[in-house]
Amino acid sequence: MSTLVTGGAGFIGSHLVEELLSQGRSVVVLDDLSTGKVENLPESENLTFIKGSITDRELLRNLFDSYRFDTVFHLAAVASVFKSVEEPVETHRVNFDGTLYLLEESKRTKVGKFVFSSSAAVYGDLPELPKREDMPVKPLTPYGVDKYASERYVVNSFSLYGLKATALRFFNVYGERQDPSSPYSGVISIFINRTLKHLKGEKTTIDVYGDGKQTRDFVYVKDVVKALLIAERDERTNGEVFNVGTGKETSLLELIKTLKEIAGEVPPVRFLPPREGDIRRSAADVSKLEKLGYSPSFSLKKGLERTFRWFAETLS
Ligand code: NAD
Ligand code: UD2
Repeated sequence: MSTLVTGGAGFIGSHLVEELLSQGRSVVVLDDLSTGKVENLPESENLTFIKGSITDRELLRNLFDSYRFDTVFHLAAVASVFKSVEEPVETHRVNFDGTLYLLEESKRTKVGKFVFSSSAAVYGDLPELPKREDMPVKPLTPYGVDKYASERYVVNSFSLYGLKATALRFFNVYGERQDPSSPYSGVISIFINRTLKHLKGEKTTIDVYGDGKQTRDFVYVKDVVKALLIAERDERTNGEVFNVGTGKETSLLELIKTLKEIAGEVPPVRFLPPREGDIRRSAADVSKLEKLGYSPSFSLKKGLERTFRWFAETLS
């Protein structure tokens, strides 16, 4: 039996692969390397890497015929909201059609469990906080709409076809290997990157869009991996959607303060006009997943320390 991780060469996927391998499991990664990197993956004889797209139906058919997958963790996506706005057709092919193709193959070959990575983006800018899974949704971008539609197909696969399937709505994930190179990269990776440049003597700034009082629920990637494994194992997750965050709301100003405590100093902070469409506050209610044993282990300080250390070692 093998486990399939789509998008396994990406940021979150590579942490999941690392954990699965450490448990002695056989892992197949399917990734087209559009944003992922082979270097993100550990060397292991239990790991098979296949370069290809989840939109290639023939490849999927052969793959699912060649292996018997106990679980499919589906993380492959065009993860950039910005790109989804610029290129909605191509994004939809990957983020929606690709999910449906994987569901079809999982159903056909009787995969034991299907775990899908959805996003807090499904909630949009509705004001009520913290977000509970049964609250209304209002996805505002092609990315959010495709995540929501995929999510419904995933959970309905359980009631319609008996495919054990779960969707997880990740909030703002951060950690080692997150790519800081685009202006739309996760804010933590950008701020750490700028801080390290500053410490090396480069002239740079931390750019805050708006007043810095906007909040996010920042969740460390290893806690996300824990949630993925609970979703895989616990039968009570079948046909259900779960938030994955910490339940804590942190403003950007608090984030910068914590980063300063860790790094010693940060570059000068420059306040720029708010980003169009930026959500003011975000926080997850994680009690539904907590009832199944999930408990985030990493405070922002602890997760940030580890992330900072990794970036410092890698970028030096
Ligand atoms: P990432 O870009 O690092 O990972 C996505 C991976 O999918 C990459 O390795 C990429 O090469 C691969 N991929 C893209 N298109 C593909 C295709 N057509 N076929 C095969 N592989 C393809 O992003 P990430 O942050 O690790 O995101 C992983 C998942 O989590 C995504 O589904 C994303 O939407 C979701 N998510 C992430 C966050 C976050 O905060 N990072 C928040 C909510 C949801
Ligand atoms: C997150 C997701 C996005 C989508 C969205 C849904 C990431 C990286 N992005 O966007 O994919 O799911 O949620 O709501 O997880 N900021 C700065 N300076 C910077 C960069 C960012 O001030 O250099 C601000 C930004 O304007 C925002 C906050 O930091 O207010 C967080 O930005 P982000 O891009 O990390 O994440 P978010 O929540 O906008």
